[in-house]
Amino acid sequence: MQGYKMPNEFLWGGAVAAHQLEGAWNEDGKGMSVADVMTVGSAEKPREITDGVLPGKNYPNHSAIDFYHHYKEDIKLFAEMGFKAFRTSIAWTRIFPNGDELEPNEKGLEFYDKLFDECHKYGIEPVVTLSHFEIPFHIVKEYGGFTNRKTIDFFVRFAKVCFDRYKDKVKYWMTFNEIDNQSSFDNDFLMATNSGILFTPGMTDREKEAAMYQAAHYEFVASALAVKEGRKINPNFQIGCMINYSPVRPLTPSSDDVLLADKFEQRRDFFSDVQVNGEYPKEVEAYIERNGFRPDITEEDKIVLKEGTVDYVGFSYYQSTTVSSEKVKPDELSELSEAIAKNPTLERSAWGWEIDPEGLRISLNHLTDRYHKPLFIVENGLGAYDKVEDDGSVHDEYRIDYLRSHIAQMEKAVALDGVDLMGYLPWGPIDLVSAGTGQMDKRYGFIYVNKNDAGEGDLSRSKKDSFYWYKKVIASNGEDL
Ligand code: BGP
Repeated sequence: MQGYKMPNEFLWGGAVAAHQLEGAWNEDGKGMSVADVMTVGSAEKPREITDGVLPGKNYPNHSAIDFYHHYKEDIKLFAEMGFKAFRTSIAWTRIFPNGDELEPNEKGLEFYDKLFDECHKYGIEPVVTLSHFEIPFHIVKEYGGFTNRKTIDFFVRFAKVCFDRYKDKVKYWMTFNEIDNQSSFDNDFLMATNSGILFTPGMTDREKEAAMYQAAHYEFVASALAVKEGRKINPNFQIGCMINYSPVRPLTPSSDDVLLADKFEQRRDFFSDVQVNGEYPKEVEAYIERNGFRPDITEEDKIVLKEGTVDYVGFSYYQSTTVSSEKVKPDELSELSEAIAKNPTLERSAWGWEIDPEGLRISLNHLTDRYHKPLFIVENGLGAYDKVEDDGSVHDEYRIDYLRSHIAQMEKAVALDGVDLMGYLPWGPIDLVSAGTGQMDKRYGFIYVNKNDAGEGDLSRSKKDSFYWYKKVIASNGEDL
């Protein structure tokens, strides 16, 4: 398929998160993160967050794909595909094992020195997320995660150490991965992984929502302070926010559905609104007030938010969202999940994720209009079961189809709609542990890793058909799809 050529400096590559591929969960002084107490789930059964590491449970992130010891081999394969950029996160617990120490763990810092050097050896630009679902478990247990103002200081200390150490090796940063996931405050798993909050049994949804607005506010302040510190350390840094963007469609043209879609979007866009504009949007401010949530927001915080706005908007795109006012009217919207309806026009992945390539073009246009900032697609992809043939090959046409159709829409947004896009980093260029289910067999990679849900396999890496396809896409700068 013929695509449009992207600008010369366009960053083609891939994206991962430390806890989903590194393994080595307790090596070289690393502490326990929230990801280390997440068990295996499936498409039907949610992952559990256990109280510490318990015997007899399967914790897939502990060994993952052992990238910690395979990174040289893996980066070499990324280089072979022609990657210009590689997004990963720094595991907070490698640097501050408990999160509240004053001095960092040198061994942890050394690992990322080696990793970033390896990237640069091949001309690959590292793109780094500071917090990607791996908050130290000690902070979760002892401080209540981001419901506690003290956690701001812990995060900022961690951010400063990373900025300082890697100031000449990393230019592109993001503070919190998918910070807007918290809008699903009724989802205990997402709240634990995103904000480090463990809800106590019996808490009402209202209490959960109040806790979410508090935690989100402290994360905004932590992010803004980090941005300010980063700029002092290296004025050339590009520091972005990162949201899980999903354009919202009304199920029908009724006014209720359309207004509900608007409200839904405002409640989610709130997170990037604050990080880009440095202030709370009117709708959410009114909503918080009307519900009497009263988060602790000081005058000083408001100044910090204004001073620490981001340089670009990073986002993941997997699917669009369709809403219906059948169960919930626009003015009653609080739990977002209540509004979600199935879109009858879209096909779904094996995990029920709706496939909507045009939604990506819509997202790029929407975010451009709303923020007037450069955008960066830092996740996109299809989780699928792969079949390995007798000769070791994997014919993943379905993955190629998904990516091709999404890239085609992305290219239209750049070439026809004037969107300023920094790059495209599809999720999981190498198979890794799924964040949502803990499965290995929910695969996104161009590179197959021989390990299954039961943890069996020799971890050998091999190229899928999509590997050769993506290599061609990058070599032609997007023209040959
Ligand atoms: C995003 C996360 C990633 C990643 C991806 C795919 O929400 O930022 O960490 O895992 O989704 O989700 P899953 O792994 O559940 O398929």
